[in-house]
Formats: sequence, structure tokens, C-alpha cells
Amino acid sequence: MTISFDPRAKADAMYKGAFQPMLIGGDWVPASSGQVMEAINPANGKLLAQLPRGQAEDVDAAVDAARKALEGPWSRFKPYERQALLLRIADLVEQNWETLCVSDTLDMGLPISRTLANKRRVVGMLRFYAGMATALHGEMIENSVPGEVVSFTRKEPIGVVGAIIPWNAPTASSIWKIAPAIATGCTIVLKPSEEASLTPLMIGKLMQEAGLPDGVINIVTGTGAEAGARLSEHPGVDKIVFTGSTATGQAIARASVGNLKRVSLELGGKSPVIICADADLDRAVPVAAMAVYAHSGQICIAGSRLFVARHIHEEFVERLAQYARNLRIGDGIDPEIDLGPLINRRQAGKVEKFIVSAHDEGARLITGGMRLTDNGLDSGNFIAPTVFGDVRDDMTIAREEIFGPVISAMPFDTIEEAVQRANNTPYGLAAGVFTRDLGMAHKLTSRLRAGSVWVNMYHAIDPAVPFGGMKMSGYGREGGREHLDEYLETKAVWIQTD
Ligand code: TXE
Repeated sequence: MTISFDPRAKADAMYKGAFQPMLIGGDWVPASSGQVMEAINPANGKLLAQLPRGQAEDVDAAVDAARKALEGPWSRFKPYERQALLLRIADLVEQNWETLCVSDTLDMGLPISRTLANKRRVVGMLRFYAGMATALHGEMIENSVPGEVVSFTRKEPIGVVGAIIPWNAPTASSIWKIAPAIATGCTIVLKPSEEASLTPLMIGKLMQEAGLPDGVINIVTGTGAEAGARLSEHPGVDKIVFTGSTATGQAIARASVGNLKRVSLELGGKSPVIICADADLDRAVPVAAMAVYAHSGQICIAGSRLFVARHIHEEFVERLAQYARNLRIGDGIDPEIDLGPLINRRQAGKVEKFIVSAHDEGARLITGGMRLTDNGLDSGNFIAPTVFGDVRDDMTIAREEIFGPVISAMPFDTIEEAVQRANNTPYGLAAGVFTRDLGMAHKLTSRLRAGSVWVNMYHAIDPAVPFGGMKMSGYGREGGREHLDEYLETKAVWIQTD
């Protein structure tokens, strides 16, 4: 990709360790306790900025502000006005795209070449939800009640939405939670991850600049155990939308029962990719590699269980390893870099433990399998893109979400067996299939238990297409018409007319 600006120069001018306040009721404020936390650049371990460490009382203030906005002038905004706001935000996000991407790369390590490439999708999201804002409607329903009785439904905003997001895609995740709230007339309290809160705050500024009324969007920075837990249990929150780990999703679902708030969960995965014997390997190898290595494996849809037809398994893993060895690893602010660091030492340590378990349990290392510390990669957060071959289904690396650049390749003999093994997981987020046989493609897409199935491709996500999980990968869908329903209540109205 050609980049027409100097990302490093832009990065050097940004943040410089300064305090970045959070947004409550239209004001930029510190935590009421005065506590702060640090934003660290995972590529080099250096301090980027300080942030408020919001506590329960800050969440309470944000929820109050969101409730006040919900019941105030925001409730009288017409769909066209909400649409116009979303279109203005889209223009501002587009104009500031380079700045947002540099901020994301600094804060969570995804290479600038990849953050920049998400523009169509992210700006498109805002424009898609702008369109949807004027397409919301209930329906007139014929009923069989005696007499002259009319019945119809109204779609009403669900109310105050609490959104909790992870660190692996701060810009896209923030916008995917906020845009439908604005489209439907809800208000929102966003709690970004403590690992990547800087760009969500920047997005809050752009939304204010676009003219969003005070309190419609509030951003409370802080930890999961403090700010996140309070938001999940808060009796003034009507709905929680969450993306993150399955364990945290379960904790949130438990915390939400106090007021039976609605909950949508987009959780972890252990997604299978099936390479049939007739697959076009020139296409399948790079796509299967990047199905995991994109963002160093830190993606919920990582296609980390690779089922390969036995007689091409050896050739496939060799070609995959060759591809992995050619990837350029380093500080993602350099536009030439393909793979950045993991988010922190804890995550890198966790991935290393998975690699050790693979050795212990008898998997065959084809390439990678180590932490990288040379060439200035001394933050301790870099792991070489790794391929294990001859992995068995019962090995830890084949069962658990690794969230690192580790592919487990597993030979299979029959398609029946591949489908059965692919589905043999508590997760059901995504799946991939590579085949030239159209009949086989249809057969597999219908039999794989996953919320998204890609054929001869991977990773495609679009605001118009529903995305979400089956089984322990969560419930609810983001994208598409269904997404709006997640932010709406349906009210039935009856009128006797005689
Ligand atoms: O995730 P968490 P973490 C997986 C991945 C990773 C592991 C841990 O395997 O190694 O999770 O990452 C907030 N109540 N995924 O710790 O805990 C937290 O502050 C309310 C997969 O980052 O899920 C953050 O804002 N909120 C995943 C958000 O939840 C709580 C993406 C996500 O954090 C909370 C991220 C609580 N009790 C990690 N505890 C994916 N599938 O995309 C934490 N939070």
C-alpha cells in the first residue's frame, strides 16, 4: 500500500505522555478519585499517555448523563437528524483517518498498513447506520380480536446502552457499538479496554465536533474489574453490548441479571479452516496464513485450527511455513511491517505457554515457536509466526483460544470426519473452506456450526452483513438489519376504533 504521509513523524507529535481525560455528559474530566492508568506502546514499552482510571462513581455519573440525554432533547431528534449526524461523523472520521490509524498502531500494535486499510469498512459502517436510521419502522398487523380493533408495532430505542470493548480493534469496535445507538436514538456509555483507550477518546471528540448532544455518548476509561463490572451490573443500564473473552462475557451475563438488562455478546473462537484436496493452494496458503497472522493472531475470528486433506498436508504446511518466514515483523508504525507485537508481556507469556504445551504434547514444530528479541524487538512482546503440523484434536493448542500467531495444522481423511472435528468445539464464531467444488462448498457451509463461513476467502466483514457467534462464541448479531433490533424494543399497540 502506498502511504502519502510519514506515520513516524505523525506518531512522534502525538500524545507525548500527556493526560487524556474521559467524556461524561459533554465534559472532558479526570476520574473523580483522581486515579490514573498508563497507555503503553506495545512495540517498545514506552509510555504514550496517562488516562483516568474510572471507578463506579464515574460510571454512575456517565449513566446519569446518558439517561438525562435519553429523556431530554435527544428523544425529539427525528430519524433524518440522526442520519445527518452520522453522516457528519463519517466525514470527520474519513478526514481524520490517518490520525486515528496512527493512534491505534501506537496504542495496540496493529501495523499501520493494516489499520489504514480498514477505512472503507469503518467509514462505511457510519454511512450504513446513517441509512438505517431512516429505515426503522414497526408494522401494521391484522388481528382476529372481535370488533374494530387496530394493532401495530412501534420500534423504540432500548434506552441507555453500556458498551464494553476489547483492545484488538478499538476504532472499528467503538464505531460498531456507537453508530447503531445513534441510528436508533439510544444513548451510550462506552468502556474501552484499559489496553487501548486512546483512539476511542479521539472518536468521542469527533462526535462532539459533529454536533452530537451532550450525554448521548459518554466514554469512561478504566479497568474491567472496576468500571466494566459496575457498568454490567448498573440498574440504570438497559442493555450491554460486549466484545471480548468468553470468560468475561459469562461474568457480564451474570452481572446483568439484577435488572434483567438485555445483553449481546461477541466472544472468543477457535475457528476451523478446511482445505479440501482440490483447493487452489496458491490462493489458500496466503489466506489461511493471514486468517491467523493478521494482527499477530489477536483476532476473535482467527482460523487457528487448519484441517488439511491428508495427501496435501505436508506440502501445505511447508508452503505455509515459507509464507510465515517471509513476513516482516517489527514496530507497525513502519509501513513495511506485516506483523506487529502482541498487546503486552502477559499476552506474549500466555502464547509462549501454549507453544510449550504443544511441544510437550507432541506437536511437530514447522516454523517459528519463539519470542523475538533481536533487531530492536526488545519489548518482549513479539512472537514469531508459528506453524505446528500433525496436531491432534485433544492437544491444548487445538482446543483453546491462543490469541497469538500460532497455526495448528491437522490432517484429515474424509470430509465427514473434517466436518465432525471442525464442529467439535464449544465455540462457533467463524469457519473457512477452500474447495473448487461448488457442491462441496454448499454442503460445508450448511453443516459448519459457525456464525460466519467464508469460502475461498476469509476475514470479510461488512456493516450490511450480520456478524456474531453460535454456541459459546456468544449471542446477538452486529451488522445487517438484525443489528438495529439489538438496540430496539418492539411495542405492540392496540386501538379500539368502534
Ligand atoms: O479480555 P477481556 P482481555 C481473549 C483472548 C485474550 C483474553 C484476555 O484470548 O487472551 O481474552 O484478554 C472488560 N466486567 N479475547 O483481558 O477480559 C475489559 O476491561 C466487565 C478475545 O483483554 O474479555 C475490556 O474492556 N468488563 C476477544 C473488555 O472487557 C470487564 C478480544 C475485554 O476484556 C470485566 C479480547 C468484568 N468483570 C480478548 N473484565 C475477542 N474474541 O475478540 C474485563 N472487562
